[in-house]
Amino acid sequence: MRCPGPVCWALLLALGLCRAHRARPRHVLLILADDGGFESGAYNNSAIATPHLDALARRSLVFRNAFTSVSSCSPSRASLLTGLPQHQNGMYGLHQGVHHFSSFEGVRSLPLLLSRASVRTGIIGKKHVGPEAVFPFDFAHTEETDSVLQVGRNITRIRLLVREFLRTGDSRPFFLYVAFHDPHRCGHSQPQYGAFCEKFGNGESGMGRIPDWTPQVYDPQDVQVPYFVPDTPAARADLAAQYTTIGRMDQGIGLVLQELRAAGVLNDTLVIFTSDNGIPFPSGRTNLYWPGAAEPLLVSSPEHPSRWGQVSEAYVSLLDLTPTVLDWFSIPYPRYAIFGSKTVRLTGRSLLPALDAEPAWSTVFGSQSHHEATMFYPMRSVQRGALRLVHNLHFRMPFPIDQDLYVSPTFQDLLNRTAAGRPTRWYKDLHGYYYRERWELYDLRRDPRETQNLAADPRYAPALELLRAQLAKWQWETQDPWVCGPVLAPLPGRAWPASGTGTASSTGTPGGRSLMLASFPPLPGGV
Ligand SMILES: *[C@@H]1O[C@H](CO)[C@@H](O)[C@H](O)[C@H]1NC(C)=O
Ligand SMILES: *[C@@H]1O[C@H](CO)[C@@H](O)[C@H](O)[C@H]1NC(C)=O
Ligand SMILES: *[C@@H]1O[C@H](CO)[C@@H](O)[C@H](O)[C@H]1NC(C)=O
Ligand SMILES: *[C@@H]1O[C@H](CO)[C@@H](O)[C@H](O)[C@H]1NC(C)=O
Ligand SMILES: [Ca+2]
Repeated sequence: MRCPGPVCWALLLALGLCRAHRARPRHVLLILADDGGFESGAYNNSAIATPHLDALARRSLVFRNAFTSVSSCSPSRASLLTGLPQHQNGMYGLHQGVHHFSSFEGVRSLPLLLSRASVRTGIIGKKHVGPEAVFPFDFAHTEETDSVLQVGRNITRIRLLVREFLRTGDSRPFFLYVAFHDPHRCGHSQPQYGAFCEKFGNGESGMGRIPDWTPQVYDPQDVQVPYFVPDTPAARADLAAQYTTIGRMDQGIGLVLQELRAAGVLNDTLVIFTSDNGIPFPSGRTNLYWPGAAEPLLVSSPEHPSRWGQVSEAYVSLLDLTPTVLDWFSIPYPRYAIFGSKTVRLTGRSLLPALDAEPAWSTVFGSQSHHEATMFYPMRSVQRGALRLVHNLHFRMPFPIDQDLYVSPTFQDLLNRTAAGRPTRWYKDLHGYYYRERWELYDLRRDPRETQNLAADPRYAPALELLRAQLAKWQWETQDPWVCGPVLAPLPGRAWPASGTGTASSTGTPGGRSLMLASFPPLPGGV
């Protein structure tokens, strides 16, 4: 290369100095909880012991206002790993079995971009996205190759796999994605291990043993019941079981970090911890209310210690993680189109600047279409500061209940209590939960539980218009097909279905919903 003039030489010298300053490669460790929430010391829950997450938080910026764009496993993982919302990357619902929900072939995902830029990629745990060509990993131990219990909940096995990944002697930078299956529910798939698989590997007869795990057992009386969970013995027992599996994940996180430390790479590694969707309780997972969409998010950079242990109020999205990791590796996002000629642009941003100074970020978006293949219930949302707007596009349908929640003790108890007319000890009722208004606007400063819909309140009309416009703009930018979805013109009276019983008998989950609807009087409205 020829270099004319002193300016050029000075630039080259500066470049050389920068290189010398960072002779070792930078790495990324992304740790994901499955249906994890704020049950940790790092988020001020004092009823649970999570020493490893708490230690990580002391070396992290802790985000208080982080949100997933979609409250469902595969769509959330696909969004996180592409930086594109579900309606743009194509993973509309759970990727499994015969459902054929996959991202579009043309999507350039984070692992794809990283491997093209010579970053070694690894995944250990729950993958739950496809197709393989869009989400390739150089090193992969997932439910596609192993039992998900082993790679997602057996922390000894996870530790050994991390060691294997680090032992290759490969000098390239790496991106390692450790996707725990804890603390997901288990009653629907492996009930023999308990409601949350809290008994799996605990050493009791028939449960097997996870040598590195010291089970932490909680008394249901001692758990902190979040405001959106009924305070009942059934729900408390569920939460106690959930805490035990969070403890297993927490100990697993300690082991994973210890493997990186022992390999001498932890201090070159950006560590991110978050969860794919809200906890599996009513108003949580599958909802775009705060409990379904808000996520824990710890970002720990050895190069940015100035804000370690601080809490950020900035509004951030899991759609920001792809830009953050690309920024860390200085990899530009390519120019390309998925369909037609419209260039795909990331609407998220790198979080790295927040590690130096508190940013004024205020807005995050949400987009959900399905959870299970049968659970079509499209919603779009925008949160701007304390205001959250949810657009329920198919508000005339009952909100669908996923199988895993449906069979859970918490929900069965809620159904039983409602049917028997006993106090539910819940902050909502099932009728309101199933039948939602088209637009829901909440002001979380005054109403942190999102119980008063302000969409029809004239004092909030300007805010509603602004948020609707922002949401529509984002939908256009992200090529959302639903932006043109016809919604029935409003009819006089309340926007309820004509008859609850008739609507419910033809849909989804057996038993409970039609039982519930039958027990309510016919609805007004005359639609
Ligand atoms: C935990 O509580 C402390 C003291 O009230 C507060 O300063 C901190 O921001 C809280 N942390 C989170 C993550 O909310
Ligand atoms: C967990 O993994 C370790 C190492 O592979 C194995 O020895 C142990 O039996 C596993 N535990 C269970 C409960 O499967
Ligand atoms: C860790 O990395 C940072 C920034 O790269 C550096 O300042 C610090 O000295 C390193 N610490 C250790 C223990 O190597
Ligand atoms: C709900 O009621 C059914 C039928 O009476 C009963 O079998 C079941 O155990 C109850 N479930 C809970 C969680 O209370
Ligand atoms: Ca999940």
